[in-house]
Amino acid sequence: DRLDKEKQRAAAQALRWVRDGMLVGLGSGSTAAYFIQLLGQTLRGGQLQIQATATSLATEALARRAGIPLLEPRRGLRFDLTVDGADEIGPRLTLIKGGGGALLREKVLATSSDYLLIIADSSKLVPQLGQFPLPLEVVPFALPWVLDTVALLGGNPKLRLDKKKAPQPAHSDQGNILVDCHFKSLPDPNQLALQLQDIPGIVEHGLFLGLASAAIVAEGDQLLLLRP
Ligand code: DER
Repeated sequence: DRLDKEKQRAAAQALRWVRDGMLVGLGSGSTAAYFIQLLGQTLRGGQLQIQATATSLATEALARRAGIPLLEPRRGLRFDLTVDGADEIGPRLTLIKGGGGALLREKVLATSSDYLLIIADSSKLVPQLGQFPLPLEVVPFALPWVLDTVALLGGNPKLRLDKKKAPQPAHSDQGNILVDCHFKSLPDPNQLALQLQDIPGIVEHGLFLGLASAAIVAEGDQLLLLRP
């Protein structure tokens, strides 16, 4: 459909940022999946050599099938480029991510990359963050208190259910619980991020602020290149 074509076009454009010899962070989600497929084809064509690390077990499996050489996490490992999707792209390339549950490893790689390139279809561009429920990764023990505290901050937190084993809660690759927080509006993402970071038991939140270097957004047959 239209959005799928946009995802594919944004993913194809992102290939132009990949240079021979790069260390590349591989994002998670359906748009990143298109990028990984295309990157694998490019490598098989012999045009360039890169090494990569994945932001989720699902992405790792895709990358292996695509024949992309993978690097295990190690001290001093920095990525020249990470390519990843987003659930919302707001002002100054502030992002909400985590719709796919990979927010922790995504943020680890995003902060260990010299360049974070976001690829997205046009539905992700928003005038203000917060229509998409904000994902949190929470340590199971802390869950009740985290839910209470997030509610006090004005959020309406809901446990994410496992797609296959509902009504069991969904778990991240780390085995933590995923919570989606609906806020009426998010006028001050920076303040909310600081408040969330102070709540013990929240391992990661889906506000990616000041991390994206650029975003390629496909809109119909247009490609927008956005910078912060
Ligand atoms: O979970 C994530 O952060 C993914 O990148 C997600 O936000 C993008 O998913 P999509 O590319 O399937 O829309």
